[in-house]
Amino acid sequence: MGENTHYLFSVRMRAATNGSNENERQHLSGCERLVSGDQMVTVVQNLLQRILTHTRGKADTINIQIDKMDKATIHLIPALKIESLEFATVKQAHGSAIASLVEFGVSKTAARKGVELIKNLSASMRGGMVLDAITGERIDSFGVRGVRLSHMDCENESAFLSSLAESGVGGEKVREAMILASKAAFAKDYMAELCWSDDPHYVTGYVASKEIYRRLSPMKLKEDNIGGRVFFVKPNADLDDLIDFFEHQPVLVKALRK
Ligand code: PML
Repeated sequence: MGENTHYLFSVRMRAATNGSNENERQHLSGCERLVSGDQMVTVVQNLLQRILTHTRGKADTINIQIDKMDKATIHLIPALKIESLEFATVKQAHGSAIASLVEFGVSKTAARKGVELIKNLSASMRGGMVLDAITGERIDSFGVRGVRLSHMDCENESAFLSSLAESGVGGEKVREAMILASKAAFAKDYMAELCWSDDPHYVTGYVASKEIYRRLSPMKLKEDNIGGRVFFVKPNADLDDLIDFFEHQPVLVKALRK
């Protein structure tokens, strides 16, 4: 590890409570960056500060993992285009989410199932559920863990944040969700995504397609601390390939084009 310009470093940090197995252990917070060697120490400090503030003493374990990535293996991908819609009620926002998912090629049955699956979660999932976009059947076998996305960041922090601001949005949640949704959308068999946050103070969620990141508010009531993600994939999707891309392929997301 060090200053070599041929490499970037994937810095990942996760906070959790203790437990004897993964189901008992509660995920509290996680964040990650892909940075150059000379940014590594500052980024670790910033992420640690953020996790400590976010978890306010609740974490029993904080894991920091740093992996060296050859720049030649990193995919540079476009950001999704941002749209924002406001509704009077959660029911209206969910209705609009279903209509958007249908617009993106998901069947009405699968779109409704996605909304119901997140609504009926008894605890938030760290990853997402993968659903067949036509039948609505859940096709991953990751249970409460879900399928995670990792090794991703924006290409240029200040250009990316400025482009978000030009679209009228800002903040860590949008930054991270946009990077995650843009990476997911680049997977071969991906069709769409549905998500809302587990943060009890954050009621905006989104639906995404291969081109659009459509923010919808409110997707849940304030004080509700359950959220989740559903990825809709083409029938007969290659799940192993999708999971390998989600978890392992390093990706940098370009700033939004004007
Ligand atoms: C999350 O907290 O993981 C989901 C964040 C959703 C962000 C929606 C937005 O404001 O664009």
